[in-house]
Amino acid sequence: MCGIFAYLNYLTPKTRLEILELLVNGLKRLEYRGYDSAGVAIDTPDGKDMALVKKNGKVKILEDEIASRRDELGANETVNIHVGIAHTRWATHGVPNVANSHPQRSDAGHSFVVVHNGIVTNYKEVKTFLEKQGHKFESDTDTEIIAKLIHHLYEKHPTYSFRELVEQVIQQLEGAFALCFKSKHFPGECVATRRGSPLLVGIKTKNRLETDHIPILYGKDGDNNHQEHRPHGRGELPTLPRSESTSEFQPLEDKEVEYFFASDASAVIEHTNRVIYFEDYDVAAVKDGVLSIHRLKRLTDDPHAREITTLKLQLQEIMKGSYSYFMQKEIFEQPESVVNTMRGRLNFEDGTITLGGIKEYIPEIKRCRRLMLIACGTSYHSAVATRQLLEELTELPVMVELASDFLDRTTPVFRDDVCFFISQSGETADTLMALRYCKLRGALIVGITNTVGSSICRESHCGVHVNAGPEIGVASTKAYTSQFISLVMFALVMSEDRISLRQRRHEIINGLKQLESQIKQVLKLDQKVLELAKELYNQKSLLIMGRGYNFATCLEGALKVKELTYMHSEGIMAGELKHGPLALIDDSMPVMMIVMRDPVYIKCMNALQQVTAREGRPIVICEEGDKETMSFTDRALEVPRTVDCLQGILTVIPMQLLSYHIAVLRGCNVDCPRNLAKSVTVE
Ligand code: UD2
Ligand code: GLU
Ligand code: MG
Repeated sequence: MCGIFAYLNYLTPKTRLEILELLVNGLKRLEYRGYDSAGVAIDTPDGKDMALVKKNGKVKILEDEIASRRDELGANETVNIHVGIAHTRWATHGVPNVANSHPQRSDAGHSFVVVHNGIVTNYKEVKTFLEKQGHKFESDTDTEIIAKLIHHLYEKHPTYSFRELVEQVIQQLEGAFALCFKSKHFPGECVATRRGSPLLVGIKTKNRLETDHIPILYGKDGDNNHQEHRPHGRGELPTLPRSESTSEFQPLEDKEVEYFFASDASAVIEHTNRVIYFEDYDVAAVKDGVLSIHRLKRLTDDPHAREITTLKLQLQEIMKGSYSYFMQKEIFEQPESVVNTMRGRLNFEDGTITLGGIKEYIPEIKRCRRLMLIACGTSYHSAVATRQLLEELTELPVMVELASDFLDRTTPVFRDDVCFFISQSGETADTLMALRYCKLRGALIVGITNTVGSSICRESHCGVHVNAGPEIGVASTKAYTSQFISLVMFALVMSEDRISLRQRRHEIINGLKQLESQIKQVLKLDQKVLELAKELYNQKSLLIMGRGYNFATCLEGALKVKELTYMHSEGIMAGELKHGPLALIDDSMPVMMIVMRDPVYIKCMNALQQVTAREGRPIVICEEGDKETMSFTDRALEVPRTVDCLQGILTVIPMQLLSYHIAVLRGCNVDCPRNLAKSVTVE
């Protein structure tokens, strides 16, 4: 999920110091993506081994460590051909520490080292298999199995090329990854590949390249050798067909060449503007200075070549990709981040769900007398959003509490309570204080956090990492949808053995499966939302109304509008309209209403009619094609239908987009709203 940077110089002499600086600068360019630790691997001065430098924390700390070990690293010596790989890590498997940082290695002799972005979901099986073969593991990462597995395969197939070994390895892996390998046995060679995580290569030559594309070499036996084979703890690895690509391609006129593998172009642009963006399943190998791209299987619409793209963007623009702000980038990352939350946990084939972090506590949780969900801000809204489903599927009383208020009230807490603490950073001071308060009273403490190794994660008895990836924009977006899904998955786990709920569970799991594509569809509303923002941005206030499963979207939408645009906004429970808020309505008050065809549809329609009867002109968020609802308004945002309890994930996204666009139009600093900080570590 974070950053990869690798540098290969071929017949372009560089001192080791220059190489290290290049690697560290590459990592610095990727820093904006967020990370918790960093590391590099280069050859040792004698050329016989590798030196790994890894540090917890900022790249600066790694840089200082490298500086202090200059002599040992042979900084002043010049090398003609060399491969260095570097990484910034956002922990998903094992806490952030030096042992878990990347590069991960195959053995103490550094036969192979690898850097990895993403999550390998079947690493336990592979690990069990490798342990039986006598491999000793030194980290808690999923990544380490990749380094050990390639070593294992190398020993079994000593005639295989580096690229072939990597091809064998990735066929054993499930999950998402971008990978870069370096090996003592293949000096001057680098192999990189991806599936689900981004990766590109920048190419720098003295003269301009003769070619603007690199042909793709496909595996020899075509279409049938692409399916994945996985080891199962016992027994041997299946021997996979070897892909003998017929020819290597010499793309370069020049002999001298430099390659920069990176997660995004920001790390490359200062060196070259000629890049190739890899696709899933590409295996790119550099040998003798020649880059070749391989794929095991040819699909009917596969291209014959990868284009070399010329980047025209400035560095500043590239940092956020095609996005203007991190918040915008994070909103658009949601199709991906929701999948990461479910990855390795939800098995869509058999409808089973495993939340590894709380599995052992489920019997205890089932015996509790109530669930308490405690949080602040957006995280609190994720609790509001899922409360009804938790009540339905657990049949337990569910209390939803703002951490500060919960503490103010010195709320009674008992030993048979289960208390959930939800926080993106895992450091939110109020939430942490409430956690300690409940822990002291003997309750079971469950964390829902996005940050491995955070205080809430450490101090909780168990929990779930939402795995949304680093969130940099101060206003939370993708962490919210991932918290939401984590709580839904918890509710599903709690009801696993309830026969009467089978149909309901089935329908929810189906809904979760379709979220990725439905979110993509909702994001297509962007332009339409921008038009609405243009109508609204000069207003003083915006009311957002809804009820039932979509009430949380009103609260969260209003919070986004407040924090980003400094405009007044209020989320209103539609059922409360006639108890006061209706007095606000006239023909000039901006109102949004969320009206979904769920169990409270009729009631929402009543509210809509009450508002229009008082000359209100609400903007409606409704279900795709719902003509009846749309007849009450001239401005509607249509979102696809999903199961009622997940609808809030799809209705909140237009609100995220709207607050974003209003903020931009009002000239606000979207990523750092005034007076606010990303992680609120003070009470
Ligand atoms: C965990 C491991 C992963 C791998 C996987 C195997 C981590 C970060 N995750 O992923 O390495 O072994 O299992 O299936 O190492 N926790 C808290 N409080 C929180 C959040 C989490 O105590 O707020 C604990 C949780 O109880 C568990 C650990 O942290 O012991 C990891 O939680 P997770 O959600 O990452 O668990 P899982 O199974 O998805
Ligand atoms: N899953 C790997 C780890 O936890 C890689 C995380 C990343 O993408 O930085 O070490
Ligand atoms: Mg813990």
